[in-house]
Amino acid sequence: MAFMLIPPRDFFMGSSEAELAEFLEPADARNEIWPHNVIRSEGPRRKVLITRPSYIGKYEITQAQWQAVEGNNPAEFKISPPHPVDMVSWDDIQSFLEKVNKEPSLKLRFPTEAQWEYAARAGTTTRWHCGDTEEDANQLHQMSEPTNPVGQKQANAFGIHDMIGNVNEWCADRYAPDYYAKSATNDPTGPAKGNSRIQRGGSIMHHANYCRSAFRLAISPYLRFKSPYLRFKSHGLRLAMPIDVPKLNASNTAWASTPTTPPGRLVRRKKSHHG
Ligand SMILES: [Ca+2]
Repeated sequence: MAFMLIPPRDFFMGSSEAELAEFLEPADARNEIWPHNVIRSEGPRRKVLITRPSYIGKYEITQAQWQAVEGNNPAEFKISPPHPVDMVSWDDIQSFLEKVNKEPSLKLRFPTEAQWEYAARAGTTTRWHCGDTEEDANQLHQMSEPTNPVGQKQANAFGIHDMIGNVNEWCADRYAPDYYAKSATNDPTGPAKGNSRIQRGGSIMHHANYCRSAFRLAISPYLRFKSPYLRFKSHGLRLAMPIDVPKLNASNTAWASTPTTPPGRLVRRKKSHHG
């Protein structure tokens, strides 16, 4: 497994009012209740502080890695070992973590939703880390089956691949629609109660609008009836590993809050034709 070292810092988590309005309006025009509720839960946008560095998977967990740990490959898209594993439930991943963490040097776990969004944004405030338009997003994402081998699309500024699309990535947090209005600023870990768990990043099943850095999906892993959402062909994972160092605190957050210039959109200049 390859990991990228992610530094601690504060960032703006969630969607701005403008982004919410932009994506709520078409959903409301079509009278779509589901998108309305999940998009609304992307706000209010707020400042969150990640107080410790951590490692985040450079790639989604692959079928080869799942096979090596669990001895099976549950994926719908059994195409090649470097394809992301899919058809894994939140509970299946608990079993995977239990086995892989028997190695004493490992402390792998789900990323929290805040860790995930911070890693996905990689310093950007745009809708996708590569820009603000659907055209930008579609350079890194396609809404069609099957999945792609991990790492084929361009990485973000943290060197992480496939945060946009490919497979959805389970996070540690539970879901509550009003959580952002009440959440802690430092290292939020989601609401204490709730049947659903969060997935992030969208997938090959989703339009680019549902692969934005702020977009959240709430999936119940505890449905006891036979549900396509318990395991599904777009449900995968990426793992994180904490680093046990002192937290950022009041005396050193000035460093964390040093302003940065978000990479933002790449501006393509036309070739100049002199002479
Ligand atoms: Ca993904």
